[in-house]
Amino acid sequence: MAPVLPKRRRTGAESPAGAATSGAPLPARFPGVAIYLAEPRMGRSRRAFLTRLARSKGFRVLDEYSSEVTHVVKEQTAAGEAVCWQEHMEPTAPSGCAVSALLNMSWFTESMAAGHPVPVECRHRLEVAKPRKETPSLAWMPPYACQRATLLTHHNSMLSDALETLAEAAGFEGSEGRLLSFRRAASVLKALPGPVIAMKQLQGLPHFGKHASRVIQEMLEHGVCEEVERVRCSERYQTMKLFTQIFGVGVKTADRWYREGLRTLDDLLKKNQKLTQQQKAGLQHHQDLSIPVQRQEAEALQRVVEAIVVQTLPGATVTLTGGFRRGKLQGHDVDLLITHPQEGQEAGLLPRVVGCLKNQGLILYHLHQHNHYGDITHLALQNSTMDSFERSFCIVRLLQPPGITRGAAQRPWKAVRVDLVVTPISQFPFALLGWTGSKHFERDLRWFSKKEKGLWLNSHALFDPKQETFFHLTSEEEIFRQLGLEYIPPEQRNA
Ligand code: DCP
Ligand code: MG
Repeated sequence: MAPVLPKRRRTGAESPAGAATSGAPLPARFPGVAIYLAEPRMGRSRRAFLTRLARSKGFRVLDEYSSEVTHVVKEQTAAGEAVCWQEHMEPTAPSGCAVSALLNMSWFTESMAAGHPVPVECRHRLEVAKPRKETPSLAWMPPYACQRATLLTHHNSMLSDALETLAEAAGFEGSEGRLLSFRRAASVLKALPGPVIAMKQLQGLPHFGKHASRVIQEMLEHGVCEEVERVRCSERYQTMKLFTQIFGVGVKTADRWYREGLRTLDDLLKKNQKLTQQQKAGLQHHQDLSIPVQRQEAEALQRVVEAIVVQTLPGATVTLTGGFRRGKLQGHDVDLLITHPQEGQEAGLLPRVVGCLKNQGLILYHLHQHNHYGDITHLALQNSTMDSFERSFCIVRLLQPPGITRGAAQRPWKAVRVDLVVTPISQFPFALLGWTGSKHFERDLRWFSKKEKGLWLNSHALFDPKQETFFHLTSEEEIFRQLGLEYIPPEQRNA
């Protein structure tokens, strides 16, 4: 969208250092400086406020843009608008004089704080060039998580944890919109190249609405946010968290139990709550399952499953996906993706593998889900985000050598949640991409495909709904390339 540029005006002696916007201005203390605050992004009331503030400190602020203007101050926005401004300004520079500066809000706020115009530095300048390839500054960030690198460790955990608590709490109330907006803001914080220590660093960043900004402001000023603390201590949040962490329990069930007055795991057992087989297993092994799975345990489990898979079907492979593929050292479960280089060979493999695990006494619980991607076109046309692979949701007995962290009851084994997922090789890159996560990265990747490229992505395929065709792609790299995205390796997908 082209910016609405102000009409140029004849400049004259009566030129409005203090026109209608405020009351009688103080005489300008800095004659070499004339500021123009550019709308429309700034908004009229904010502009009026900033104008009054600057004038009260003796700055000259012009209501209209003219050749007298030395400093154009603008909210950091789309590069295109800034380019238009720059083109508009350049011809106005008197010969031999410097072109008036196109600045972001940081120059203005620093000058106000200093009580005089601070020298213009690089960081004050509005970004004009498309900064895609540049080192990200705190002031610029692409809007989709799949367009940026997010490492496991970052500089803003306190702040992102606070926003994620609010996201989680919104999810417990079924407020999908609020959940998403807090998650998006948290995810931006995780991708920043440095810690946020002042509110002005959030200027120009995507997904910081009023609420998220208020939380950050409170955290920066007081070290804690009252709303977040209140949520964390609340009976509702704690109970919903406890219940939804049980294997087989989602938000709806947890909410129903809460409304029925249940608060503890004991309540669930004592009140003879109707439970599914899965929930019973989840409760029975709850203590073990709430201890995080360590990376070495996940790798040990992968080896156990791999040995059985290869013995059952030579050439088949087992890939550790989920958080561990993103470099996490701990996780709540182990996600294993099984395939075979020859399409169709994988059929019938999973029940045999689970059978072997059972014979070895390693299965504590399992639920088999048949694949229902028989008609993949139908699946793509539904634009489904749920995947339909043949899958086994298991609780497995992980044998532990003496000396290693024991299960909750000091037994030589520990119950661990394992998902075994089988994919035909033609869908493997999509399954791998879909199962590596993080959940927010996946969500943004699908959203980006749809909104920006008009393509539907899920864990089975990439589909062009206009042409009604599938893309034949054989690696994650090819999927990113097809979507016009730079490749983001798994360890940078911790959005
Ligand atoms: N996933 C999916 N469909 C499902 C379940 C999961 O596409 N029915 C995806 C979402 C996640 C990834 O698989 O990105 C792994 O799911 P997890 O819930 O195991 O998430 P993580 O492995 O990232 O977290 P954790 O370390 O807690 O296990
Ligand atoms: Mg996982």
